[in-house]
Amino acid sequence: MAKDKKVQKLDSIVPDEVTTCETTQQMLSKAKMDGVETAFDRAAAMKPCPIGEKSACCKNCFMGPCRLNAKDPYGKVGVCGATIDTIQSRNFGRMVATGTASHTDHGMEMLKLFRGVVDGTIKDYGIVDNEKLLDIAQELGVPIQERSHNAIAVDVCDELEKTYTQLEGELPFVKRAPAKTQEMWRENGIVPRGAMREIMEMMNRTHMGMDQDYANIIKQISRTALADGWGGSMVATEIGDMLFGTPKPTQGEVNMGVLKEDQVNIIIHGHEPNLFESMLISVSDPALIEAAQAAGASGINLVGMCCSGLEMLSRRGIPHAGNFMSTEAVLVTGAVDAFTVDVQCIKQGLVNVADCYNTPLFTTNDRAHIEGAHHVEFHEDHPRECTDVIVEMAIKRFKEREAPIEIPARKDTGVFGFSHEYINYMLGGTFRGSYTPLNQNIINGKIRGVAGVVGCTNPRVPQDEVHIELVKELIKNDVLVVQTGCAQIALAKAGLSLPEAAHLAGPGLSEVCEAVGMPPVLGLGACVDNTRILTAACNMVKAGGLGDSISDLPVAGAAPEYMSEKAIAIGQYFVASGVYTVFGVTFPITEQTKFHDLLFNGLEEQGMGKWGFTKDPREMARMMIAHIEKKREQLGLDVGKERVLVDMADRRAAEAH
Ligand code: NFS
Repeated sequence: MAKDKKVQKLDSIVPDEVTTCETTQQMLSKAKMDGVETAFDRAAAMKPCPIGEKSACCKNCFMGPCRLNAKDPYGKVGVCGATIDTIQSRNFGRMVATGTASHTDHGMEMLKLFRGVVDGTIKDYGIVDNEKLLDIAQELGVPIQERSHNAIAVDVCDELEKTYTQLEGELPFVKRAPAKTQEMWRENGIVPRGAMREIMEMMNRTHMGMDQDYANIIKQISRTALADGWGGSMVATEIGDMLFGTPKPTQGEVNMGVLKEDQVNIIIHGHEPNLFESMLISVSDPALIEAAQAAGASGINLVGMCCSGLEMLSRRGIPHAGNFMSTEAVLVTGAVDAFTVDVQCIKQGLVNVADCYNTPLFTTNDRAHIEGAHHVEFHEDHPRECTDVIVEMAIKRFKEREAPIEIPARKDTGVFGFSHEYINYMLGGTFRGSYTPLNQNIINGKIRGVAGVVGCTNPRVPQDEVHIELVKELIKNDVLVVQTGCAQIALAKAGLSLPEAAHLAGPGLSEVCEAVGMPPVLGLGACVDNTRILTAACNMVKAGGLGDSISDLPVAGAAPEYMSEKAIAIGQYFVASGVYTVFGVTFPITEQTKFHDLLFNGLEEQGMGKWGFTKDPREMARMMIAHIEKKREQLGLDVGKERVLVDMADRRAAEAH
């Protein structure tokens, strides 16, 4: 029950209307009764600014802010004379720079950890996937013969550092892309240098009085985004695999029912796997387990949320309590004894909700303090000084639990952890690991193409609904779906991450899924693991028969419920890599402007992919399938079969199942 001082009258939202997640609905109803506010309430109360929403506002200097009218985009210009295309492209560039900075700074932390492991200053972590180390060394041109793993790792570390610091020349992983894609980037002048340089230049170019031609600004936007996708994010994924293991399919439980009333529940929410890995060791410590038992608990229950939760779900099958829009709701259970966060996607509103239920909220990273939270800083060279303290505080909170606890009963299972390496193995077999079987199934039309459905949840649309409807349409039309980020949890809760979900797929895809024993929806990990999708696309081009560049492939991407600038950066690096990418919710650029036309049409003419936008999941599926069929036609594959849309009867049958 909420503390009196926090109780307020909340009647603005109807839980069933703002989320399709049953457990979140249950907790929102409880929050209402307890007088506790969440982001769903705040979203209902906060009307988005229509000018800001469409990036028609410039506050890059102090002669303004200048507000242009999105309904009459060329009716006026800013005080300096900036047109709507300049203003929008600068704003878009800054979103991409911020999103890229988030991913690359995270990747840089992973590199720092890797460096410490290699030079021996960090002893609590080690390299666990030496095979991956050698593969990456080979790929980066690091000599291997008769050298120790450590000596190789030192050189790999130096090479990967260029991802951030290289002043001139191409990023190390640029060479992973198909030759024709690289050529297209060079022709357009968008091959990224070090991410720090690209982000810095993006910020400089968008200062007042700098780059004022949207057609030129877009080049730096693409180059910055590519420094994320083929740079910072890719490095984060590869180092994560070397240090913590390359994921293999693992069954895991999701949803709030993973909390246990008789145990000390500790949630980790954020993005950096090092904190979570250390917490895993702390909660396995016999002394701490004994302390939990002495406090009356039957054990310690470690649970993830959002992206760090997804990394642990993929690698270790650690239970996952929910995605971005469930992070406040889970606290309403009253069952969380410690809510621990590191970086990114942490709502400030968590402090108030945690306080209402006497749950200690711990921040652990110096980059991300929150006023009113307890800060216990995490250091990789002595990680347990942080995680042990948090476990002890969680045990104390368990002992002092007062308020009644309500844990929703529902939990779902799914299979996660489909790294691009495993897809290779799964489809090709142990001795002939290859993407050829996937390509063959695409060529023969059993699988029409591959769609990446990724990203967040957003209170501006009913939680999970757009993801689920979109994915059902795609698989029904024999499109294999790969997923990263919070999107995965939406589909897992709907039962689509299990091999048994093959019956919801069209005849071709379900035949392949049944033969291989895989779900029609493959979870690949956290948002930085979108780079696994890029690498899988490279492997598809390499395996042959589907063209010479990423833009030739019958693939499409979507972020139907996105909410962050990181998602915009991801969208732009997919587009610049050659992928048609459709966003939902809202698109932050005014229609009927030259910049909008460049994003939605012009980039494709330059050999890249293009942006698309719709809020409607069925329309989104239609757009993506039409693109996939267009690519099949250009490749000379069998010409379009009839598309089957999921109708009400199908939906009822699926729900009844
Ligand atoms: Ni991605 Fe991960 Fe989730 Fe969105 Fe946030 S947790 S990095 S940004 S909300 S998918």
